[in-house]
Amino acid sequence: MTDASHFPGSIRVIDSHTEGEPTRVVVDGWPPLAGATMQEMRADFLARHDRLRTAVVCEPRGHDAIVGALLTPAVSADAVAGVVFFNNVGALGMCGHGLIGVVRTLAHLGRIGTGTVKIDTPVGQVGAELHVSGQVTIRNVTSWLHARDVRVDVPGLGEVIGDVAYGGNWFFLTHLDDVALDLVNLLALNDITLRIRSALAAQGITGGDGEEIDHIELYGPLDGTDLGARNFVMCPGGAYDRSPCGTGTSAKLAAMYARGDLAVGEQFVQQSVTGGTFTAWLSQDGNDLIPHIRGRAFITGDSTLLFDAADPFVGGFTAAH
Ligand code: PYC
Repeated sequence: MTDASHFPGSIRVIDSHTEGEPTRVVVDGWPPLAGATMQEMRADFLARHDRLRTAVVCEPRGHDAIVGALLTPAVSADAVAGVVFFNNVGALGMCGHGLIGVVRTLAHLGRIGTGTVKIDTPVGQVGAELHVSGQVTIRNVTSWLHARDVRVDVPGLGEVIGDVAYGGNWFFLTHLDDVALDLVNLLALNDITLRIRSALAAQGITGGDGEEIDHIELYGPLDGTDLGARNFVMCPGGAYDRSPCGTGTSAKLAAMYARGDLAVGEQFVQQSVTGGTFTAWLSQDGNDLIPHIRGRAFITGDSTLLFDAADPFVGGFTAAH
């Protein structure tokens, strides 16, 4: 049982960043999750391990931009591991930059070498290839455009038109003239994307099965390429993605394909507001579109987190909700 008064003695984490966005992989010390499927394990994670979630990724041990990745036993025979991704406000379905960090972490631990692996997630099995160069290419879950040219009335902004698409998480993808996708504009970008997200929720605009659209992606042109874009992605906990966002890039590819702007196999360059870059393309499996994302991750730490029961902040804290 994990609650405010029952923390493990210690937890070992490996920190990395993928094109600037941090991932903290929990490799040891977390109590086993109950469940026979990844969805059941994710549900158990949310039901019983919330204080440990905030203790591991939020301040004072972490910060709002960190995505956690809890390694679990694989649920399918051909996978090397399972993973539940989490952040400052809950759990994610998939996480593209996080998966690249997980693969580099498994290699750092000597658990995998170069070549391909399969990994189970709550939204399905994904694949990854660790290249000799150290780059990682992930094979994401099936992605699709759910609704095109959706209109939302955003207080302070007026009508905003965008696409709702799925890439392992739900995204609203939009381009706004006159909004520079540049870090000097960070406060405005945060404000605009948070307003859009609130307006979508207030106006009942959702993903499939009424699922919340919890990621907002602004995109604009990328200098020097026609098949590329620069983006700013607001994540569910109010932190922006420092990387180009793997699931967001997947959603964008699916939306472009549906619009006839990208063919299967064509390479697309996605650059984040920090300058980090993914190269991405689609393959097809029957009628399903499968995004592939290539990027780099670097190990930044191998640490033991400690939990002192006398510490009033032992469970971590965040202003996000
Ligand atoms: O890379 O998919 C991603 C991601 C989601 C949230 C943060 N990064």
